[in-house]
Amino acid sequence: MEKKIDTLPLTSTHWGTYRARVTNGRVQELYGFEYDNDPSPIGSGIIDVQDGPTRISKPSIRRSWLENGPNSHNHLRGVDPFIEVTWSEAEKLVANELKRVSNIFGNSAIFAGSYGWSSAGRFHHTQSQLHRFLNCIGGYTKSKFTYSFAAAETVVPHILGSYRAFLDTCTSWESIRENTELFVSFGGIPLKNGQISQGGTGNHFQKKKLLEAFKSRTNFINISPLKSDLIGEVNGEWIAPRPNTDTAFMLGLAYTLYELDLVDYDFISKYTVGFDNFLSYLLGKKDGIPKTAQWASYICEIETEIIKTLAKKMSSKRTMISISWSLTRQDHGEQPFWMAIALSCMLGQIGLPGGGFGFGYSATNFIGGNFVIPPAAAFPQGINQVKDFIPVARISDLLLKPGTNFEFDGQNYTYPDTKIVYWAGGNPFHHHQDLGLLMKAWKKPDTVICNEWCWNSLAKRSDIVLPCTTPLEREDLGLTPRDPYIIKMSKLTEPYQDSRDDFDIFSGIAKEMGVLDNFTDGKTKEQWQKWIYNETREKSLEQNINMPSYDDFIKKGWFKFPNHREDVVMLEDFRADPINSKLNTPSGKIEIYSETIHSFGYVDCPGHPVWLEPCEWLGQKDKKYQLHLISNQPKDKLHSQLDHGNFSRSNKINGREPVYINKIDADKRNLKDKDLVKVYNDRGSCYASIVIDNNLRSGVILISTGAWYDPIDPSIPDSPCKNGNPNTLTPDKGTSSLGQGPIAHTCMVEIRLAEGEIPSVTAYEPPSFI
Ligand SMILES: Nc1nc2c(c(=O)[nH]1)N[C@H]1C(S)=C(S)[C@@H](COP(=O)(O)OP(=O)(O)OC[C@H]3O[C@@H](n4cnc5c(=O)[nH]c(N)nc54)[C@H](O)[C@@H]3O)O[C@H]1N2
Ligand SMILES: Nc1nc2c(c(=O)[nH]1)N[C@H]1C(S)=C(S)[C@@H](COP(=O)(O)OP(=O)(O)OC[C@H]3O[C@@H](n4cnc5c(=O)[nH]c(N)nc54)[C@H](O)[C@@H]3O)O[C@H]1N2
Ligand SMILES: [Mo]
Repeated sequence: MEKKIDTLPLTSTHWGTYRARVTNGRVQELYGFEYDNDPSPIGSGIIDVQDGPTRISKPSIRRSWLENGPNSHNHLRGVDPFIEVTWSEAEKLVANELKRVSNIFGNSAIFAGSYGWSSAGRFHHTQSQLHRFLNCIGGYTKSKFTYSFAAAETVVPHILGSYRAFLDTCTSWESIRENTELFVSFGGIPLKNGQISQGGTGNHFQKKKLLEAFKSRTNFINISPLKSDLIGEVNGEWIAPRPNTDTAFMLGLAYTLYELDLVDYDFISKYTVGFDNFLSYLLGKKDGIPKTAQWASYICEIETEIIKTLAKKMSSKRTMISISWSLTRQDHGEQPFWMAIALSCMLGQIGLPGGGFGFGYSATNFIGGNFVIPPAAAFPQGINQVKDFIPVARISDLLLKPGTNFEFDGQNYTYPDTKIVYWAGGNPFHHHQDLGLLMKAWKKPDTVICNEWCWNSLAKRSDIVLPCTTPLEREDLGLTPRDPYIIKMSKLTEPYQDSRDDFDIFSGIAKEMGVLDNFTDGKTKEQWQKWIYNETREKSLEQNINMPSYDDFIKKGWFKFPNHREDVVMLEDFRADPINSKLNTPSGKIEIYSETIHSFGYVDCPGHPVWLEPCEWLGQKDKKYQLHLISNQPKDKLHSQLDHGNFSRSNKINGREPVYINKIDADKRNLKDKDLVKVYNDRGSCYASIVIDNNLRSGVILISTGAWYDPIDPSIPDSPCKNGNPNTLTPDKGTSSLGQGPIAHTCMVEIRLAEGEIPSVTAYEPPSFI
């Protein structure tokens, strides 16, 4: 008899918790966890690719590298065939190369920022594994902050004293439901994103919470180029300014509040510093340009009356301003966050139930949760002796410009000279902007090593490819501070062919290098998992939370942290007592003007929020390309993960990535549904299939990220991508000297019918072998 679903073994992913039916050594089906309100269909994407030709079966070495040694024919990365070797040969090759580079050039020549999401599972967290291993041999050059919101991670601590602390304590949906009358969301609340929670989630609550708020009292406003960034069921108003003009829009709102005497000066004087300095900019005393609603209207292409009406509404109602993370991933991405906080200060509702601002409701599931944050222990990474780093998105600059200087958050640093790139658990050929430039940069290092489970665009462009397991093939703990559920992840199937857990891969290399005991600390994988659990359990006791013993937890398979008894209200304590609960800023208050940032002297990020023209946008004079490309997060996968699976591929059109376009823009170019088109600009191009969709602002097109990079000629850096990867088009530039964040959402392109025969997609085929 078939087992009941709720007795099947559990697994956890960034897109949710599932129970798995396993027969004949394969996972046949994944069922949403019985406590999940809204399980994600993304999970099914792994079923058909858990084994088979896209899996990496053995350690594989690029031919020229193996035959001629490091730094040989680097331009053939992605072209050369691979040669399979045994694990002991691979371990020796990696160990010798690490020793060579460390001895001659020092460990700063090993770049292992290795940004990326890898898989859920606290112990097998790939970056922790890689970093701990490299710290055992003297360290590595790291990367700082995330692609998600690097600009906010840099600027918000200057304004509020921390970013992460407030990200994790956004006002809970319960407080919104009971109090918020107007929910103004810049970048919307696209539920496609709420499928994801970093480290996993037991229950997708976003949709339910959104509907509850709507039914209770909340009016939603979606300020975004895409109508679909808010679900139709909540009947929201759609305002679609030109992309990247949100700061101007908010300045127009701020000016209106001032003009109509709707500013809460009590709040301003009690809780903030520097308003007067900002006000003189707002009123045009600094640059002769008052930032009126009409001024904003001209920049945003939104009627003045809409801006003025919204400002009045915001001040007369309990208002929550939600600011999407996407607003940081654009040129001058520091500004919209700073300006949203300044605008909230003017409204004076920060710290009140359902009022103030929040950082991206539904960028992921966890924002707006009201659970006690689990004090989740982690696999210790050790101490990195190397001080060099890059701001996360400066990878091409690092490789292309060793020895040159860069600015970051008020200081000047130097890029080290990189000889080895070691990537595990991320994919720069997915996440980085201007892939043509990255292709050029990729020729520079002597050696590229990666741990991967599938032959994706990174594995194909590496010299040494070490095959790792997927979470289906190993035991782990689903544990994260961003979700109340702790999940016992079961080993469901045996590792595919010769693949190994990252821990075992690094143990093998560590042994070869004489640091095995340092790396493992004498513990097995099971012992480490138990250690992480018990550390977390001990810390939980301090909060009077009784987690079950490890053995009881393993028996039951999961544990849930309780909810807070009261709703979470961001900055409530600060509002109640700004002296004893002062912020960690120089003034202890919210810094609408920051003397610190001003003192850096950055023209691209002065001492208070300002409107700065992006490097490319619809309002640019004499612009060469007419369409603004939005490359948002994909609805059917996480980044590039499982793009090769059935679920993602079922959403392709004629086998290519869809590009969404408004009918007006399509008609102008004579384009019809399903046409194969070339999307292009000076940086590169890709092919995609047309979907006509009037839920896009005209002048804007959309290609979601995630399609595996697949250039027609992999030996040419700007060869068109057959598979529709938008990062062939996006610019590689920092948000500003302050944050140096990525700016994927700032990108102008043109589009036309594809000419001639376009070669078919080969992204999902393994490379050739000798
Ligand atoms: N144009 C554009 N580009 C963007 C964005 C955008 O909005 N627009 N968004 C950016 C953002 S916010 C982000 S976070 C990044 C995401 O970029 P990444 O996090 O780099 O993207 P992923 O596809 O999640 O890469 C994770 C990789 O880890 C591998 N992996 C999974 N499990 C394991 C494991 O157990 N061991 C090992 N060794 N590997 C494993 C997967 O196969 C996959 O290749 O992309 C950024 N890029
Ligand atoms: N399904 C799925 N969910 C995900 C991910 C995934 O890969 N797949 N990735 C996760 C990760 S790593 C992250 S960081 C978060 C990111 O969360 P977000 O940053 O919120 O994600 P995006 O989808 O890039 O952007 C949300 C919306 O912002 C709008 N937008 C873009 N530019 C502008 C602008 O200039 N102004 C305004 N007002 N709106 C704009 C776009 O229409 C877009 O749909 O998503 C997470 N959730
Ligand atoms: Mo992200």
